[in-house]
Amino acid sequence: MTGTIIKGIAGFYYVKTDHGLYECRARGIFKNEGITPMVGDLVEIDVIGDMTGYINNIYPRKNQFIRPPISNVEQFVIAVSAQKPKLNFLILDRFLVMAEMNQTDAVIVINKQDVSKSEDIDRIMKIYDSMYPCIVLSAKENKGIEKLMPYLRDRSSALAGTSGVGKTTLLNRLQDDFNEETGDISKKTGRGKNTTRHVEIFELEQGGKVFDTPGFTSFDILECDESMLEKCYPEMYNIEGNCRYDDCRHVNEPECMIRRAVEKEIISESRYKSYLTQIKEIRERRIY
Ligand SMILES: Nc1nc2c(ncn2[C@@H]2O[C@H](COP(=O)(O)OP(=O)(O)OP(=O)(O)O)[C@@H](O)[C@H]2O)c(=O)[nH]1
Ligand SMILES: [Mg+2]
Ligand SMILES: [Zn+2]
Repeated sequence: MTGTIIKGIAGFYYVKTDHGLYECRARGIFKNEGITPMVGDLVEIDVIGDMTGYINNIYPRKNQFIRPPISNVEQFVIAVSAQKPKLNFLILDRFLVMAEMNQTDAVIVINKQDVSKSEDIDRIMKIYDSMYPCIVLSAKENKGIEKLMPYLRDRSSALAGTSGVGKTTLLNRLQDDFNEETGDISKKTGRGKNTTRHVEIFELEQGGKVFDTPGFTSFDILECDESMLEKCYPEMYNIEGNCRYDDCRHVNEPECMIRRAVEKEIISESRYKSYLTQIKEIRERRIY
């Protein structure tokens, strides 16, 4: 029987099939080969008892991510809030680079409209709206959710973003029968409390799957070289060929058209700063 792993906890994998949800373990062969089943995997199972079984085959993944640990994702819905917690532009840009590197689509959800100043939202829109769909909403007040629904139809989307931005609150608004635990923001640090601990896939009645994921802020080493990084910044794409040097990395080379575009505010300073940070990290190959 085939199915999709929708959740994995402590060595058990929950496989959704046409005949119900099976609690499965993975065959020893996977461990021997260093393969760990992931949420999102399409698998083949042997049924051994009452709604239990063993995973005996993992079908080839279209893509896979280490953090969050998921596979077969077609789109990232990157959730941010302008306030509570305040938006970290570098982290947003890291998520976008992760999506670009893996050729997955990205949609930006700007949540918590109810507690955000319109100028803060406008600032985010001004930077990103021409490159990625940006949807402003308030999950808590149930406003604007309908703008997101068409993007989720008939595809697999992963909610991503730092803890406390409201990913699970948003998930709960997508359908009446979704009711997952949400958590407060810490009064002391202003950050979320890592309420969601496991990845889980939810199926939409309209068609489509949504992965809820634990918020995180640390990323794995960027598996990207310097020349690939600029391809992950769409606004650089059309300009970079005009720099004086073919291998210009737009850091401090003379006659760099990217730096000129930043001066002219054609490319946003905040995006360029993220790019420089990431170039530096690639050069140092630091773990962050
Ligand atoms: N004011 C306001 N608060 C919101 C909104 N959406 C979510 N929240 C609040 O933000 C807090 C965190 O929400 P969660 O949904 O648990 O956040 P999360 O992104 O799932 O966090 P993790 O699971 O820790 O990654 C809760 O107190 C929510 O009530 C919103 O639109 N407006
Ligand atoms: Mg959550
Ligand atoms: Zn350049």
